[in-house]
Amino acid sequence: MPHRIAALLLCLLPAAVASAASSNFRTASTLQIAYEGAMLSFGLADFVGDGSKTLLAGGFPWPLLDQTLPIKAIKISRAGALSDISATLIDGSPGQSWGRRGVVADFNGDGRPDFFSASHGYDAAPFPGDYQTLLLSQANGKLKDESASLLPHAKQFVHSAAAADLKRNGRPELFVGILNSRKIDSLDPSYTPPSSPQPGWLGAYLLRNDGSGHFTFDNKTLADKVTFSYNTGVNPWVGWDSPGSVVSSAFADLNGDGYPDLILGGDGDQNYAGSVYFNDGKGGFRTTEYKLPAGLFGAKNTITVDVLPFDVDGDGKVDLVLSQTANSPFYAGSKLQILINKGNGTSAKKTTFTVFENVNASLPAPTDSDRVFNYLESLYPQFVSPLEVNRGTASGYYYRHYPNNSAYLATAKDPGTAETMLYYLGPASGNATSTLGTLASWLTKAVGAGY
Ligand SMILES: [Ca+2]
Ligand SMILES: [Ca+2]
Ligand SMILES: [Ca+2]
Repeated sequence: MPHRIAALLLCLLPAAVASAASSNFRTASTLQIAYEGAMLSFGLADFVGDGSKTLLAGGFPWPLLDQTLPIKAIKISRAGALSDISATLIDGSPGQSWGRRGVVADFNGDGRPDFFSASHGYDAAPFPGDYQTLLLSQANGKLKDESASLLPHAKQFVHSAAAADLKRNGRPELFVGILNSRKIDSLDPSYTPPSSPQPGWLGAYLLRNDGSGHFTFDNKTLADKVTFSYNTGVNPWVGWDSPGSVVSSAFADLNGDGYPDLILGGDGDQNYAGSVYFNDGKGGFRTTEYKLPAGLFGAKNTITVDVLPFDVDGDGKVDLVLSQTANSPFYAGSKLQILINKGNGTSAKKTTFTVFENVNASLPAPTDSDRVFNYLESLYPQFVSPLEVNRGTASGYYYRHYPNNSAYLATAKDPGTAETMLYYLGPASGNATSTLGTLASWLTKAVGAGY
């Protein structure tokens, strides 16, 4: 009986493979445009206003050159057709030499999306910096290049940006993250961070929005170390052990008070993966720094290149996914650090006590059985859907139970041959235990597929 059921299951599986390969994705259209570089600074929204999506993108030239590339606008119709609408959508000819982070929000309050692109400029000596780009929607349906109105209008080494409605007044505002404060020639001294003794130096700042897309420079409502990346209290200056130098940034409400909080990803000379500054309820961030755990490449060796706030475990509290690489060897390797938010908001004294638990460190290495289970889940989600899983060990079986499919995968030693075998139990085997083969043979396939 088990042999017959196994044969049935194996007949079903190739059909499933064929189905997955042929019907899940198709190429809808292709578009070739002239662009000698890499696109990095993305913004996806209905910029045209017809229900389609348009991808705005900045980028950088490759091979590396100190020259600008235009912001491109690629429309993706509902049918999947692609078209380059840069010339008709964008009023002006904005370009950047290293567009790195795109941000979409309705900055001018007309109900249509606008676009901000952060750029740090040519990434080699003398690191000249770059202007930031702002495209605002107009009554004529175009996006107008309003970059010259951004304050300060100076070339800056900006690695990240984030936007959110910080005061909950319907006016999205911007955080502009600068990696390594630096002196900018002829910068108006009014932009000097409060903590810096050196006029002309500039660190991260906020751009406050009057509701019409006109921004006011503000570095007074950020913590001093965020507005200036060096501790000038010692000679020579030293970088802070947490941002400080800001490589990545994001806004999300981490403590559930409704106000977006500021999340900063740190640089490779810092002891922590980054920091959180909780919104003071007025859109300001001169609040107590909450340091995240050390990054996965270790203290003083982790660069957190991107931050994705996301409720990983579905408990309603926003968690953090941090994309990281090494400082030494420089940019070698990549890891995702998942930080689960264990907080429960604010105490009666309004003291934030959100705590992030590093789940990467607590995850055991996958067993051979886990690797095979993961592989089968990816191949046959219709039989073993990974969305809802219980796992454990019982009666010598190491198993996963899939309630959505009323099915089990399990491994156990065959007492006759002492070989570890892979078993399935569920509707596809008539709800009888079915032997799928040896774990070793499946492990070869799983490893070959990257599991
Ligand atoms: Ca707008
Ligand atoms: Ca908050
Ligand atoms: Ca969560």
